[in-house]
Amino acid sequence: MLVNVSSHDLKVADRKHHLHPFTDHGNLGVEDRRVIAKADGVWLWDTDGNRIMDGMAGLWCVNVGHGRQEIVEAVRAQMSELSYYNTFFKTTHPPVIELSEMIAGLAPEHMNMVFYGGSGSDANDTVLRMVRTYWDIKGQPSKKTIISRKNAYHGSTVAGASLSGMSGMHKQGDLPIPGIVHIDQPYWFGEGMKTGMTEDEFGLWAARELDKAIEAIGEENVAAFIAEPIQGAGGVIIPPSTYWPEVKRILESRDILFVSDEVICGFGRTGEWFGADYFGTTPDLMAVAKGLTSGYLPMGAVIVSDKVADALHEKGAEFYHGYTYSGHPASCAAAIANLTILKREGIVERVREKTAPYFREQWLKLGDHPLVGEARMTGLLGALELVPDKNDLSLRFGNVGHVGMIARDHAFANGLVMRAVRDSLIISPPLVITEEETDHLVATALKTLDDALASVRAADLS
Ligand code: PXG
Repeated sequence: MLVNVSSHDLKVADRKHHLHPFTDHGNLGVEDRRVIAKADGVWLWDTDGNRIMDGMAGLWCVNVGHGRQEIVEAVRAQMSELSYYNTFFKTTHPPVIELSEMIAGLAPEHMNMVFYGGSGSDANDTVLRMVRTYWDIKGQPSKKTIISRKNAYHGSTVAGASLSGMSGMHKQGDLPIPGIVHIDQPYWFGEGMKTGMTEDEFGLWAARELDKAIEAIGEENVAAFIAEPIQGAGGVIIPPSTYWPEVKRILESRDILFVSDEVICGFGRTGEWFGADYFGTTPDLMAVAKGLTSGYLPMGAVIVSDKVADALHEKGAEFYHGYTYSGHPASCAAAIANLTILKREGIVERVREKTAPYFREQWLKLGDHPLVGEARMTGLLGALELVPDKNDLSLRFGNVGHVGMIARDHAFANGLVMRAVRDSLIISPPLVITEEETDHLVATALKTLDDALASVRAADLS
């Protein structure tokens, strides 16, 4: 263990030996990095002695907050009993059985089986293979195409990045792989406003893009539609209220599977257990990760409906798929302890009834700031769209992402982690955030906006 090493020396060693995800290393100077050494509740501490509020719950995942010794203890006890065994070859173990039963109890009525992996990305690799296998078993092997959405995020593996609708990612590694089609997203502030439609009309239009794509590809060739209930990494895109009911109507009229990617929305983020519960959709599969263990250990899973599970249960229909760490006992123990906390403390209900409404009320007030074109929030997922001219919301900053990054750096300097997506600031705090901590977060966000506005004016960026 690195002890008594100065903060600077840690950063130098990091620079020498550590390749970070999604990072332009040429632009990451030694002192640009922060070494996060400790966390508790909604707070982080770095090796330079700063206390920082974790407005992103780690990376949209630490739902029960940092430092829960109950989870640590559960993992320790599990690891001394059975630290590893696989779930291949007709074997299983107590924690994976207990967790599966627990998840089936929380998931919608018609979803009762769970397939495990180590992350949200590999959950979506499982999804891709499972939906195609489902249609093979059903004797409809032409149903292969998966419809996704532009600016979706479904992970970073080959399947995950292909399902994602991010052009920057597709440019690297010749993606997407064949058989994936991306339709427009229901992004009102970014794309809808300029069409001349009302928000409701735009929601219907974006939903009907799904129907148009199914027509164009041929229903006999479409395996599934995959979507996040609220796009997270794409910028907390909360669809117009007309969107999901219309998508639901279209899905009910078509014989294709629906995959709800619940990696961010799952386990309480919206104030319901799943985003599908919040929007009233009926998924055939749900990809989950993050909040499943609150990030205490890596784990992802696909929650499978009875309809798909019944097909997979057919004799001779072996699904040639799985990971060494599918259902890892230690991750199962972390997940069980995490879900136990979420249930026992009534955290999901508290988000729905208290935390989210209070947070939203404070957050939306930031919409009055001269730099903010729109403030939005559902559950504990929020965004602030930064604009050059509040009186003309059709205008955007020239160098997309630059002002967002300036604002994010100010937030960090002010002791608050927020994510910048293009020129918006994103928030996704631990679900256990208190009213007092919410007040502190919003006050710090306000100061950050003031600082960012001063920087924008000083550099004449508008
Ligand atoms: N689906 C969704 C909806 C996600 O948000 C994944 C799948 C992939 O999960 P894994 O566990 O493989 O990372 C995600 C992950 C960001 C950011 O910067 C977002 C994610 C991951 C990393 C960074 O917003 N989401």
